[in-house]
Amino acid sequence: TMDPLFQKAAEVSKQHPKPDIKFSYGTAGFRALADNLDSVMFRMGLLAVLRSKAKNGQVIGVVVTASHNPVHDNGVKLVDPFGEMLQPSWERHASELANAQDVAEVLRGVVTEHSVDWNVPAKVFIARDTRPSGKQFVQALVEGVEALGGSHQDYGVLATPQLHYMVRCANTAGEYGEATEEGYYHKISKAFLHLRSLSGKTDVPVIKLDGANGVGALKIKEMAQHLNGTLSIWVCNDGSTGKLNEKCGADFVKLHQCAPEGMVITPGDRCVTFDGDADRVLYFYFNKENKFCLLDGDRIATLMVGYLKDKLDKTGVSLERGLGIVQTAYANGSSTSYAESTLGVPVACAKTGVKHVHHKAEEFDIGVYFEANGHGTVLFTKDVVDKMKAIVQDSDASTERHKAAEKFLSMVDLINQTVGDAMSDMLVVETILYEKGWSLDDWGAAYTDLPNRQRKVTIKDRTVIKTTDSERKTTAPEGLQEEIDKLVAGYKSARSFVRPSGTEDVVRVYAEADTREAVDSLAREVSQIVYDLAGGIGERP
Ligand code: G16
Repeated sequence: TMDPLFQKAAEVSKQHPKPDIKFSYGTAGFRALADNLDSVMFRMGLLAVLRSKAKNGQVIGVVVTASHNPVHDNGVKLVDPFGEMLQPSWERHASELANAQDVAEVLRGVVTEHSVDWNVPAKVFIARDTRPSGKQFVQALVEGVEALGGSHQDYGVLATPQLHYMVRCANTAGEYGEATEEGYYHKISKAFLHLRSLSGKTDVPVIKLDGANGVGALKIKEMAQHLNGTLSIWVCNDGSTGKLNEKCGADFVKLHQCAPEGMVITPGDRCVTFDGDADRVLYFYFNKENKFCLLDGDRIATLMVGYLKDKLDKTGVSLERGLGIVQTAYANGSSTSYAESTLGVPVACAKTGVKHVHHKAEEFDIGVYFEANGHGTVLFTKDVVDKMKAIVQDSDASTERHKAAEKFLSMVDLINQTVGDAMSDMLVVETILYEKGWSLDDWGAAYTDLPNRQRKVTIKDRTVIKTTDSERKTTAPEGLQEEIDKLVAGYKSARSFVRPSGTEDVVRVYAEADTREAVDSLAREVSQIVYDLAGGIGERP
C-alpha cells in the first residue's frame, strides 16, 4: 500500500538533487554550507513522517538551524516526542537517507525494520532560525512531509528550544503547556513572576544581552513584554545591523574569552550572551580591575544545583536516585571539585552533545546537566514533583518547608526540561541571584576557574581521530594519546584532550593548566601534535 507513495517520493526527490557529498548526522543533526543542504531537508521531511508513524502518530519536530555556525551554514535536526533529541538508533537512518541514491529503498528498509504501521497518521512540527536560507528549506521539508502524506504545522521563526517545547506540549495533551508561542511565554513568565513575588523584593536588575544577531534577540523582547517590568533587558546585537554569530554570541565569547563586539560595557554591568538559536547562555562581566570574567555553563550548573539542594534539604524530601550534575570533558576541573566537595553532589561525565548528557541526567531524580559552552537544563522525575506537590498541599503555608516546596515547583515550571534554553536558563539564574542578593562578582567568587583554552585544528579527515572515556582520551591515530600525555606531564594541574567536532569540520583541542601562559602553550603544543600525527592541512598551529 505504501510502495506507490515511496515511488512518488523518489520522483519528487529528483527535484531536490543530492550533491556529491557524504552527509552524517552529527552532534546536533546535519550541518553544512547552506548551498549543499536542499536534498537533506526534503529527505528529513520524509524521515520525520516515518518517525511519527513509528511513534504511534505522536508529533515529531524538525528544526532548521545551524545554531552557533556562521550565517552561510545551515542545518537540520529531528526532535523526538518528549521534546528530546532524536533517538541515536535513528540517526543511522537519517544518514542513510541523506546519502541514498535510491530513496525508496531506504524508506522501505526503515518501515520493515520498525514494523511501521502505515495507517497511523503522521504529524510534524517545523521551525527555523533567522538564517536567510531557512525559508526555502522549510519549503523543501514540507514537500518531503507531504510526499508521504503527513500533516505539518509550520511555526516560522522560533528559538530552537521553543520548538522542542511545542513538541512536548503537543504529545502530553497540554499537560506540559500550550503548544503555541504565546503559551510558552505565558508558562515561563508566570513561574518567574511567582518566584519574584515570593522574594519580597522589588528592585529591578538591569541586564545587557548579546543576542548574537539571531533569533534569541527577537524572542527575548517578546518574553520581556510578559515580565511586567521586573527585569530591564537591553538587547545588543539584535540583528538589525550585524551578522549572525559574527564576533558575537555565546560560542564566540566562550572560545575567545572576551566580550562580543557591538556592546558598550562598564565594570559591574551584568552581561549575558545567547548563541545563534538561543539554546546556549553564558554570563560575563568586567570586574573592578576591568578584567573580563566569564561565568560559563559549569558555573550556571553549580548555581542551580546549590539552589535546588537548598530547597530539597528544607523540604526533607528523600529521593532514591537523588540530585546530581552531568558534565562533559570540557567542564573546568574547579567546577567539578566545587560540586563534589563544597556542594556535596555527585558528578557524572558524558560525551559532548545534548543527546548524551540529557540521557545521563535521566539517571537522577533531579539531574542538572550543562556543557561548559552554556547548553544545559534540569530534568525532574515525576516522583520528586509529586512529593513537592504533596508538601504544598498538606503543610502550613507559613512554614519554611512549604515555602521551599512552592519555590521548587515554580522552578520546575520555569525550566524548559526538553533541552537547553537560553531564555529560560537566564530567568532561572536571575531568580537565584535575586534570592541570594548576589552580584556577578559574588557569584564568581564561589570558586576560581583553572585557566583553560580551546583551539581548532583543521585536518584532512577528522574521522581518523577516535576517542574513548567520554572523549577524554584518543585511541587513534596511533601514538597521539601518548604524545598528549607527555606534554601534559610537563605542566602543573594540567589536562588536555582532543576530539573531532560533530558540527564543524575541525578537531577541537582543550587544555587546562595552572596559569594563562602555561595553558596557552600546552594548547598550542597539543594542536601541533594533532596537526603532525593526524594529517593537518593549512598552516601549522
Ligand atoms: C551543538 C550541540 C552541543 C555541542 C555543540 C558543539 O551546539 O547541541 O551539545 O556542545 O554543538 O559540538 P561539537 O563540539 O561536536 O562541534 P549548537 O549550539 O551548535 O547546537
